[in-house]
Amino acid sequence: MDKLYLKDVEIFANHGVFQEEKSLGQKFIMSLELDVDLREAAVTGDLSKSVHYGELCHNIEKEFQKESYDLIETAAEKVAEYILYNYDLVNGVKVLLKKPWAPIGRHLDTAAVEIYRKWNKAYISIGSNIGEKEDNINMAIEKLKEVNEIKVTKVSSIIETEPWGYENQDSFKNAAIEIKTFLNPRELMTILLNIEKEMKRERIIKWGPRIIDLDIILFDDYITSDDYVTIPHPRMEEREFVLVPLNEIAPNLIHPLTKKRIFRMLSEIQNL
Ligand code: PH2
Ligand code: MG
Ligand code: MG
Repeated sequence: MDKLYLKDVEIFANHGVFQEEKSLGQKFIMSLELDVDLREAAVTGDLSKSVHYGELCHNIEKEFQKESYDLIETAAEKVAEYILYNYDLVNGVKVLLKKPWAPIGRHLDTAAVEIYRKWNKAYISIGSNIGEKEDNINMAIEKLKEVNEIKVTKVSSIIETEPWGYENQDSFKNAAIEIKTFLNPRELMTILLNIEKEMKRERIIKWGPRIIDLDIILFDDYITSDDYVTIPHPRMEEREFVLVPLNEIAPNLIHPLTKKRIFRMLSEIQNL
């Protein structure tokens, strides 16, 4: 991936734990490394296909001075978020933030943090088999759209499916969506569980009736064995109700463990 750099930009600001830092301010030195595909701008000479670094520098300075944070961690995080939100061409950003005059009672070259943040692409399976099933699915999608750190980028149609796993229950409606987020999988999971809670989801029978169920199916190429968020979803391959809507929005997506595409997984269970 191509990079666009801004190296050692000096900005005066008021971040710090101590009162003197907040009132007097001090010098910060920031370096940015943006993941941007520079090919089109290079070939056409069109600046709108890249990031205007002068303008970026100006905007970053304004953003960095807008509020005072205790921690350079927070100040760096806010800069990364600002860039990802406001510059569509930027896929990822590294922020190195130095505080050369950190008041620690001795000489030091610099105190610094470095973070890397990027947009992650994730796929979520949605199901409901209680009440107004379609309305429930649409409400969950609306709630996801309201989360700042999430952008909903594709929505499948809603299909009716027979209950799987525990058969003595009403039929389901299912859908799948694609999102962009710079949350990590655990943070995303917590947001999904909170939406389920807000919508009064109750957990009584495993695989039993539910107002709403939001499951992370895939998250970039992540592979986790974490019990809180297991990615890829361990049962996705067996479930037509997951694969049919997913196949509509991402047929060529590749499972990072089996290396199979969605359309192939689907045809394998449909031909059983
Ligand atoms: N969810 C389950 C169990 N069974 N069956 C269908 N058809 N659709 C679902 O969303 C579903 C299910 C557990 O999450
Ligand atoms: Mg589920
Ligand atoms: Mg679930």
